[in-house]
Order: sequence, then structure tokens, then C-alpha cells
Amino acid sequence: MKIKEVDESVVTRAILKGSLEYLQNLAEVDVVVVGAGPAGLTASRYLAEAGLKTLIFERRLSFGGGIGGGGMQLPMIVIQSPADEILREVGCKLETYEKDIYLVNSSEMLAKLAYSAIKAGAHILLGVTVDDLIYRSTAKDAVEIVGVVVQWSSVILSGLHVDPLAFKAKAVIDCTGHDAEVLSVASRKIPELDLMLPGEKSMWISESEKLIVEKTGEVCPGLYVAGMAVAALHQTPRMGPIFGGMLLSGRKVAEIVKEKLGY
Ligand code: 48F
Repeated sequence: MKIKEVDESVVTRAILKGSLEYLQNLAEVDVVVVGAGPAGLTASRYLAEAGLKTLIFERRLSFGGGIGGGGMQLPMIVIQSPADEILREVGCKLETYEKDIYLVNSSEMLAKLAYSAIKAGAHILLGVTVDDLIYRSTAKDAVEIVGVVVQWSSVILSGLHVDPLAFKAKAVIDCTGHDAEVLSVASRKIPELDLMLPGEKSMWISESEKLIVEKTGEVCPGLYVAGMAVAALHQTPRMGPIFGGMLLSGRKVAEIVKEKLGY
């Protein structure tokens, strides 16, 4: 077998041409999802399947958020019904532990949620941090979110002063987990929203899972919340390593955004 010789300049040109064309096409999308954890990946799959141009920004260079860490880094995590439907749709193997409670391998769940979101047409940019929002005033004290401001995570870590770029979207979904980073920016920098972020309460699994799904939804025009960020906003309890609520919250926010955008 003869391996093709490749000049260094060809590699550079190919990367620049492909990446710039790809990124230009994403400067304005239907939905920006912030965070590629269980809630963000699930929401993105349903949105992309419905035909919405969906772009996920993930701060790390990997998918999955809290899935990989599971419960104290043990490989099996727990899902309760009816979230098993969502994992069956993406072809995850589930082992029944007891009625309506299932075990799933965290690596398999992480890989299959990400694969199915990408297969549905969602775009994922890794190593990019959302650190601000784009907003418009619609009337006195009324605000609409119309996109996000992003920076390479490596630039943020370096502490260098580099101006960011902005990506427009009809809907922005905060799926950043426990710290609710997008809502946190909104509460600090857009006072018109009068947004308080009290943070989550201590653990109570059943109550938490129920409330996370119930309170998933629109925060203000153009801005939505799903997953653990809901707990930070509504001060609901944490739930530890059970992931059904995250998947159901992702599916619910996708339904809400689809309806809002007429899909
Ligand atoms: O933390 P994460 O998994 O959030 P989630 O989808 O699920 C929570 C569970 O994993 C678990 C739990 C319940 O089972 O308690 O913690 O709500 O995923 C959030 C993702 O968002 C990324 C972060 O790296 C992670 O992969 N992220 C956080 N802030 C930003 C961000 C940001 N500012 N910009 C881009 N990505």
C-alpha cells in the first residue's frame, strides 16, 4: 500500500477552506444550544430532526457533560421511565433493574446521544465557550435574545484579551448544567430581565426529576432553559446520577421551541 504524499500547505489550505465555509454557514441559525450534556444533546436531536438548523456550542473538547462521570465514575447509570423511550430511539441497550428503572452504560449513552444528534443534522462546535448574549430591546423594559457571543475556550483559559464573535439564532437554549452559565450572564448583564438565579437545593431525587421537567421552558423571548440549569433558576433540588429528567427536559424544550418557531 502506497500512502499518498501530502504537502503541509495542502493540509493547511484544506482545513482553512473547509472550516471557514462551514462556519460562515452557521453565523445565523434557528437554534443555538449551549452545552452538549444529556439535555443539550437530546434537545438538539429532536430540533434537528424537525428540520431546524441547530448549532451546539460545547466548552470542552468532548461530548456528554456529566454523563461520563456517572455516579462517582462508575460505568452504569440509572434511567427511569418514561425516559427509556428516548434511549431506545437512539439504540441504547437498557437493562431492567426493577420495574420502570433501567441501567445503561454511560459511554454508550454518551456516544449514541451525540451520534444521533449529529446524524439528525445538528452541528457541534467543540472547545467553544458561550460567554455572552446578543439582545434587542423590543419595548420599554422588554428584551429579546437574538444570539450568543462566543470565544475559543483556550483563549478564555489563557486570559488573553481577544474579542469574541457572535452567532445569531431565533432561540438560545441554556443546557449548561449546574451553573446555568447563560442565565447567569443574562441575570448580570441584562437588568431589564430582572432574572434571579438562586441556585439549586440539596438532593431529593423524585422531587427534582419531576420539577426539572415541569419547569423546563421559556425564560424570556428567545431564551429557553433545560436540564440542570432549570434547578439553578427555580431553586429545585439536585438529583445526582439519575438521568431520566435530563433527557425528558431536553425533549420538552425541543417541543416548546419547535412550536414557538412554527415547526
Ligand atoms: O453538566 P451537563 O451534563 O448538564 P445537563 O445536560 O445534565 C446534568 C447531568 O449531567 C448531571 C445531573 C443529573 O443527572 O446532575 O450533572 O443539564 O452538561 C452541560 C455541558 O455544558 C457545557 C459543559 O462543558 C457541559 O458539557 N458548558 C457549560 N458552560 C458552557 C458550556 C458555556 N458557557 N459554553 C459552552 N458550553
